[in-house]
Amino acid sequence: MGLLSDKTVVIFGIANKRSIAWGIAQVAAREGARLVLGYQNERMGKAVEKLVEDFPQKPLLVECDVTNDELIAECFAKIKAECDGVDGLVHSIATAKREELGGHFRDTSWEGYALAQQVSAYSLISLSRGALPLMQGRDASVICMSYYGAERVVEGYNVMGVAKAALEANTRYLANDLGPEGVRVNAISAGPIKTVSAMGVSGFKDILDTVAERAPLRRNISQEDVGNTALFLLSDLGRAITGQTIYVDSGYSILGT
Ligand code: 1JT
Repeated sequence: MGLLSDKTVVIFGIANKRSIAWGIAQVAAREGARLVLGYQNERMGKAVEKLVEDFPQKPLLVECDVTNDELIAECFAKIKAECDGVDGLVHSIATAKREELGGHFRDTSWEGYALAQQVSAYSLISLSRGALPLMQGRDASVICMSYYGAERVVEGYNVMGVAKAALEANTRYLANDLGPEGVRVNAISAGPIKTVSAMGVSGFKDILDTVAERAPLRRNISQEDVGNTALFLLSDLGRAITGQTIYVDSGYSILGT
């Protein structure tokens, strides 16, 4: 018996095999969850289809542009037709203009700021609202992904740091709002991970090296490390935890200078 057997988990944010959301999906599948995977567009849908090719239990794939409330409603209507409820919702979505991850924070444009907030932070609210009718009264769990730059200044993280700060605050406000409905909401603050989008950011490699050198555990973390913490939060083992940001970072965030 897996820790998620008899649970339906909806995951947003798989783009390729390096995605954090893919690490979470693999762990959830291993633990017996019925998976629903949301993808951004037709191209991503094809990629996700390929990734799950050899899963013994076929996940339900649903297209969803998370910036559009109507499409979110359509997406959960499709899920409702196939599943009797949702026990877990995973938000692993973020975007920022490449030129604003680096350089001066003061050069952040309103357009870039709004985009980062809409896709990376607000969408946690709209997806939780969309999923709520399916999650009510099931001891459901919502999780999202953050990073240390939400809490402290990490040079170059800039507009994304402010979006992650909003995401962590959204986590607390949603936890308070959805708690009476039996829904928990938590964030995982992951150490830097080699993903396709992160590797494209200049200076990212140095951040990986610094963690491996200085973090208490002297190593970087993997998608599977995040997946295992996500598993704990999604499962009944996390039943009394809500509104928290849990660090999965080899201990890096406890360091002073
Ligand atoms: C996005 C990207 C969100 C990279 C991210 C992210 N959250 C953490 N990272 C890694 C990272 C960390 C630092 C950094 C740059 C990237 C890229 C695509 C958009 C969403 O500093 C410049 C510290």
